[in-house]
Amino acid sequence: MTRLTVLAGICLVLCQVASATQMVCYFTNWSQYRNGQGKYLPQNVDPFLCTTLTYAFSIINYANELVTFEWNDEALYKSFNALKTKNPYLKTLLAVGGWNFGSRQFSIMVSNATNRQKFIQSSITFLRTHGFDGLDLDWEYPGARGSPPEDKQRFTLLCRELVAAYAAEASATGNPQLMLTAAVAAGKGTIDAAYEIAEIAKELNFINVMTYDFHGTWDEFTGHNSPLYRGSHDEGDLIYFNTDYAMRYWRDNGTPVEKLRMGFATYGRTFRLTSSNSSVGAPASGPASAGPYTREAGFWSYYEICDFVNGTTLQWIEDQKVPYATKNNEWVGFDTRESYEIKVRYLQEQKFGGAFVWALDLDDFSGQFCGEGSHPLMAHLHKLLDIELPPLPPTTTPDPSATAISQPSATTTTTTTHYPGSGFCNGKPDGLYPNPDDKKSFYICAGGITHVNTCAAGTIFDDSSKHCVWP
Ligand SMILES: *[C@@H]1O[C@H](CO)[C@@H](O)[C@H](O)[C@H]1NC(C)=O
Ligand SMILES: *[C@@H]1O[C@H](CO)[C@@H](O)[C@H](O)[C@H]1NC(C)=O
Ligand SMILES: CC(=O)N[C@H]1CO[C@H](CO)[C@@H](O)[C@@H]1O
Repeated sequence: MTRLTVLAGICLVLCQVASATQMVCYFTNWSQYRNGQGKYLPQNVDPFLCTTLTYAFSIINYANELVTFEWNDEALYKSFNALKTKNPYLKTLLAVGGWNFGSRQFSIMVSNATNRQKFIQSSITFLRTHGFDGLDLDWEYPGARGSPPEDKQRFTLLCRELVAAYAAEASATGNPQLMLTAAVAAGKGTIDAAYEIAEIAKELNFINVMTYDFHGTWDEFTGHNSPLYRGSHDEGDLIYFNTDYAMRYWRDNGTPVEKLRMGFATYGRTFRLTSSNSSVGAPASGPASAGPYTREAGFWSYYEICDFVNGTTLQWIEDQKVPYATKNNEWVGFDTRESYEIKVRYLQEQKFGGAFVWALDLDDFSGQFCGEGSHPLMAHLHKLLDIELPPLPPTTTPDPSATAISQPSATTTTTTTHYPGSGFCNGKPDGLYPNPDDKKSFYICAGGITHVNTCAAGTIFDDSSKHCVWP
């Protein structure tokens, strides 16, 4: 308990600074069923890769309670949340819903105050029992896909009541308040049907805009999964189907930029060409063959794409700033470290609060497929996002009444330059330091007090990135 309090205190000092840019990463409960090299478990998660990890998905049962989905979710939650003992700055969220879960049970749950309270109270017990820091609402979508139009207002009500209940629980127990976040649509039509943007933006700690799945096998012509900009040939409603439009739409309709998280995909969407034309917008019919690991037609993980593109030339969509590749009538639009670089530059120019990634298990996490090291896309994203991080400044003693859910602020008070304490951290500014005697551990200095932390197995502390990395 004391240890946890100390770590929470350090987090108040450092996390606020370190989280000027956030990187939220989704873990999926079904990646455990993949074959061989594709199998992915919480043990595979590098606890230093992301600032927040979100477990997808839990569901809502017929009694309107938040519950597990997989037979072994509880065991997975345990190893997932145990990652926080390795990285004290890490936050974990539990996502509820998802595309396959759909709208029906959400609609029933929000339909009256009794059902909502049942859900809300069950979520508090459930999140606390399993050690999550908050809830991520992944309702796809309120007021759409069979959900009635009034669900748009009811979703706002749900957010409001959740935050009120989480605040009440926090003040009653003294625990840091549970966070509330959401993954939301990026297509203008769905956004208009589903959200009272400015209202929910007041309640949510941050909003993940799902800026991918803009084009896929459901279209009759090739198009990119996650273009940054509008294509020069886009007309009609297609002009809305890009990352730039979606992010600006969420901002311009009342979401503070620091609450916006831009979506980065570690997968691509595939097509089967019906002519010799293989450009963007070429006629297509159905998906390419399913990937040997992900086994879902129309969808390839980045590591499966690496195999496909070996021996082909990448094509660059100049107006949309993303690549595609084509071979034997198969076509895939995906992201690379190059497209991530351009997207991060955009994100930083727009001052959005961070990125989120769908998903951990779709990157070449083991590094065995692409020859680009482990987690090539996400490690690169991490590095790019850190570029703008200020050096850890000296800070005043944290205000114990401040809660861990307060949004990271870009400006940090740097009034005191007095570092008390003894041992390694005596006289040192707050921050992370390499241990000169052991590469596998590092020092955390907070208020002059020395804490030692050990890196995840196989990793060593890297002073320039202030993270444990693979050697
Ligand atoms: C291929 O399709 C695109 C999009 O419809 C079109 O602009 C282009 O002219 C076509 N190219 C050829 C060689 O037919
Ligand atoms: C590309 O293919 C060649 C020949 O099959 C193989 O030797 C090489 O290892 C592959 N490269 C990658 C990065 O997979
Ligand atoms: C194996 C599998 O697909 N697992 C499930 C993970 O959780 C979601 C809840 O949205 C289910 O729909 C998936 O089927």
